[in-house]
Amino acid sequence: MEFIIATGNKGKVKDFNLILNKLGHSAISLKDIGVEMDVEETGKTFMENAYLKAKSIYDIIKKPVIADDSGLCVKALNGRPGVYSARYGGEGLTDKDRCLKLLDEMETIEDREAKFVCSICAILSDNDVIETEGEVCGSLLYEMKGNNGFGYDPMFFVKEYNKTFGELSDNEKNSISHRRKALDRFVEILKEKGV
Ligand code: ITT
Repeated sequence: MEFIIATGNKGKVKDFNLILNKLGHSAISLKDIGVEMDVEETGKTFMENAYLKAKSIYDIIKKPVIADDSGLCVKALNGRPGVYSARYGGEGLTDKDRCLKLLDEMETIEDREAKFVCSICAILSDNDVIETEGEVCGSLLYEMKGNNGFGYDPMFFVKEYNKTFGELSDNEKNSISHRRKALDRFVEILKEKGV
């Protein structure tokens, strides 16, 4: 099945493309169809925001849409930046600025446990909404390593590979990521529905 990916984040589009192709589906970006997303992320949870994004695009194009709301939850910071991951540190920052700011906030904190969370909302038709979630656990380094991926990838270390997400290839990241886990479950549900 072909899905429009309701996101303005190029890194997510790349991840979605790769994962959905692997799982036997295909992805088109908003850029491909010349639509821009303008949604206020007013939800308190990842899922509420994922729904708001998917609905805003579905209402315009009336074709199957997937949106994700995701972020980094740091245990010692009581789950912050969480749903505010894209806005952490305020407006106008780059991914690198945000990583540096978080490294600074974490400088003296020994508990480095963190997880990426991804909530996916897919709207297939007016009455068919699928919601799934995925998480991947890791820890925060004291510095950034690697130039791959996006967002907080260079500071997020995973034991499976003994590397940060920023040091992994796209295929490696997308075999264990929060987005992959949420999409695996999503595709399972599609299969149960016979899609
Ligand atoms: P859209 O709303 O247009 O999809 P966004 O970047 O604003 O794009 P979110 O509101 O879901 O998306 O914010 C998620 C942020 O969490 C994202 O900007 C990254 O900083 C971080 N993040 C999410 N998934 C990530 C991943 O796989 N690797 C690194 N950082 C990630």
